[in-house]
Amino acid sequence: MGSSTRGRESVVYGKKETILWNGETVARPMVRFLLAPSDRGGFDHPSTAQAQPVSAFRTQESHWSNFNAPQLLIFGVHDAAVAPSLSMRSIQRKTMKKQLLLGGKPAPGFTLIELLVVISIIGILAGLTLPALATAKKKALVAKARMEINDIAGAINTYFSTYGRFPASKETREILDQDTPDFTYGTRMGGGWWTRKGNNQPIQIGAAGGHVKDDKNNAEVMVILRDMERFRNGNPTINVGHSLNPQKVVFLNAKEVEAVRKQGNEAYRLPGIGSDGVYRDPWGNPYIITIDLNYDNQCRDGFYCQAAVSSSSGPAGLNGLFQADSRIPNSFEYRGQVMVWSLGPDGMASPQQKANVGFNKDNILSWK
Ligand SMILES: [Ca+2]
Ligand SMILES: [Ca+2]
Repeated sequence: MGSSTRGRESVVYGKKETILWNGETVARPMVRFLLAPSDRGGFDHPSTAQAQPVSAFRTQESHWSNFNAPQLLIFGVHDAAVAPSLSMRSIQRKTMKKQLLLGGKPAPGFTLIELLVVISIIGILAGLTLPALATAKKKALVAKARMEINDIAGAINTYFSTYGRFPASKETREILDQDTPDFTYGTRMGGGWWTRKGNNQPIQIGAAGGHVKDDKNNAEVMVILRDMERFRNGNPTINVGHSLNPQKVVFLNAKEVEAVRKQGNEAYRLPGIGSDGVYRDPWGNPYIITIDLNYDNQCRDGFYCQAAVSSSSGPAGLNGLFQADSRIPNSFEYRGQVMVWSLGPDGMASPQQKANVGFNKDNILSWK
């Protein structure tokens, strides 16, 4: 012990006692002994050390100066007469035992600097990890949407194989004409266009022609593919009496969600099949479905038929589309019978942007 504290100033209290530090209840003055390092190694005898009142204790002793709690426990003596009677070895042993000093160094623990370094490292790691997690989650949702899109397209094709026709009501089939050869089940919701939550720009995607009043969402296709006679609120669907699915085949399995969240005229947000029958993507937006209802093995989607979106070079369009009628700019079509797509993670689509950029870049397409 003597060698481990050689040459350092230390503080030793001749008698161990526990005293509540409150500044007022200490009846007798506290005394401390400053032991000067001895040339012989160890310390000079306490009788040669200074004795100072308790008021000096806190101000002069660096080891304790940080303790200012009102109930500070102090180990020390309160009777100076006792101190000289203790041997140096006893004093040093008690000092060691209490770990007031360890080899002349402060007791081990975290310093503020070390704590800040640890916190900084944790912050940096979190900063690196969180974006990666967000990216992984986004990719997982995109993959989920793609799977659901494929399921929808597959179910429509299976329906066609079963019945020799596509799932659409008589009402829908009757609005088709030269401008609207095929039908797009788009983003119309009840009395208005669906609008992205928090954005005043309505996303209006309907059939290719001018039949706005007849635009509708995918609920019609869903009730046929799922053989639903009634919505969950009891209202009859277009398939009541199994009129459009007489074999009562469930072509599409999908998660039904109970609540349809609504804010004003917008925000049908829950993924899955809502109580309104609409099948929504992982971001709460309806899947958009175009079916070749004039049975020419080509599909004209209400959004991707537009030259501003799909034109590339001449009659060849983006993502494999082509201009079906050279006299009609907005006649880009897909060589196939079903197109299913999602607005993508951003929940947006822009008729002023090409299919591969901007709001349209993240759209998820069954034909891409
Ligand atoms: Ca067609
Ligand atoms: Ca988008």
